[in-house]
Amino acid sequence: GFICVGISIISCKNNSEEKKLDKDETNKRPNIVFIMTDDHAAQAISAYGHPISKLAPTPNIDRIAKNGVTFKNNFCTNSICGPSRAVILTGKHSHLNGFRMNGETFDGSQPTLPKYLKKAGYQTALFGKWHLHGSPQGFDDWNILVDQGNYYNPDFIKNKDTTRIEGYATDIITEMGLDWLKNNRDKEKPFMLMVQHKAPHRNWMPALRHINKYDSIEFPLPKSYFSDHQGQPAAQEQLQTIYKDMYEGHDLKMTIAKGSDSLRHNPWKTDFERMTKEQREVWDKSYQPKNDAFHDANLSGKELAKWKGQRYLRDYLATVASVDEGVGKILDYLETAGLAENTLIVYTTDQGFYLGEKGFFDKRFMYEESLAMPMLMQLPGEIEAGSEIDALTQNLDFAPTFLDFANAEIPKEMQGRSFRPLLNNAVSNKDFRDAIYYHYYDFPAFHMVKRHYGIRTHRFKLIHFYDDIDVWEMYDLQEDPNEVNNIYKHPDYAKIRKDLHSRLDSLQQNYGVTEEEFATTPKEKVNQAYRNFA
Ligand code: SGN
Ligand code: CA
Repeated sequence: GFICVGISIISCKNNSEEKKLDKDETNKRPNIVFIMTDDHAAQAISAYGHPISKLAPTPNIDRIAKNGVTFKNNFCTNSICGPSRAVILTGKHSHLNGFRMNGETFDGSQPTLPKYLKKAGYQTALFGKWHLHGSPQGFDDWNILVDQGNYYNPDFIKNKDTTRIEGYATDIITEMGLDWLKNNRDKEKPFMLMVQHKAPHRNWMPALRHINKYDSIEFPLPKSYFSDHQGQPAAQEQLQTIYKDMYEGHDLKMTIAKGSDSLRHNPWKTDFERMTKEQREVWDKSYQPKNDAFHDANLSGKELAKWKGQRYLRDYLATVASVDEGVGKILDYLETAGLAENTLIVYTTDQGFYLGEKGFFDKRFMYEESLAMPMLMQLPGEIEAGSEIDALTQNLDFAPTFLDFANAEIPKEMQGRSFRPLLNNAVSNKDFRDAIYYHYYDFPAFHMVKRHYGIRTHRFKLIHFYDDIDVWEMYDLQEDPNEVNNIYKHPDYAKIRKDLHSRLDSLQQNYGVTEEEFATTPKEKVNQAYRNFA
């Protein structure tokens, strides 16, 4: 095969061993390697071309874009971890798959992508972050992080046993995926392997080898870093502003005084105490001088806020560096083993994320940064190398897409649509879908982002914040890509507003959203939550 050029004879030998199905048979049922991170902003993937990512490139993730397709308008339906994962597994909106908020438990008995693939003769495996509580169903092999997982020496659950594995989460999860590919799968069957990282989720602890990686780089903080959220009352009441809400100890790794290694409030010590003595020494050796320099600088006000933004971005992007290396290792293996030719390789994340836009970290809002979900796929012969798709696509479409590529039947009750016709030009970007539906529920909760739902078309967005507030927002994304001007009441847009309202109504009707979905929280409970999280 073409991949043997320049590669050792040993790997070419492995290559011929792996190919047992005859070529026509395999081509009809490509393997699927689905790599999903947690909270990876498109702004931090160089294939998406954002200025931040140019200073912290992701060359390996970009290989998938070069060999395949970049989805430029891919969005989640509900910007939060568990719910996004539930949508991916079921191909149904949150109100139908039943997992609306992180605290809920996924009903694992319902039909899911891995179960359908198994029926179609696939072998299925999952390693890393699960976060749907309960054991994964529909997987032949799995090994999952406990809950959110830890960066250092994380605990994993396999069957009913919990084991602490020494090392760095991203590397461990990559190795689990590779080990399964090399040693544990049934080489007679097509497979779907899901490699699901914790990184770059909070509290952004880089691997020891990357701990100083971006120290000398000044990342551009967005223009909106000090936004006061005019016309956006829900944004005014969130608790996810970098310089107000990040824990100085746990998140920003700031110390109480020069020379001290004690972390500031809130230290949330467990993540650091899990480290071995050796790990901790390397860690402290890196952070101590940086923290001492910070104390010498004696910053306050906006300068302090900017310093926090830099520390956040440096740590966040350094955790991405290990993800990128891991992706490279998996791609290398698939290439040298001769599997890349017939494997749909996917890179995505559970939702978008803020890297200081609007002053924010975290996600949840229907604004662009957290609504957008990076999505890259490659499959030689089916997907044109270096192509881009502008259609309005969603995580809702992933399950139908993968089943379609597997030449399995797409169940009628799935609400998404396969990307395949977009990739072979059977459907144009414009005709794929004219609007997407979004609905966020997790309130009152961490970060206090109020419940809202809305519609986004190619050009406009209409949002209704409805829990402990009643506010409509509307944006013209062409004129105002940063969503600064809420034009909901602007007379020039009256006709468009009316049209968006009626399209939103029909989306809700078509997707089966009932009155129950608009429940609100008693005021006392909301007030209590604001007190708890403040
Ligand atoms: C944790 C984080 C939050 C984050 C949620 C949800 N805090 O609670 O910042 O929004 O997870 O994230 S932490 O200090 O405990 O890390 S999600 O990706 O699982 O949805
Ligand atoms: Ca997440």
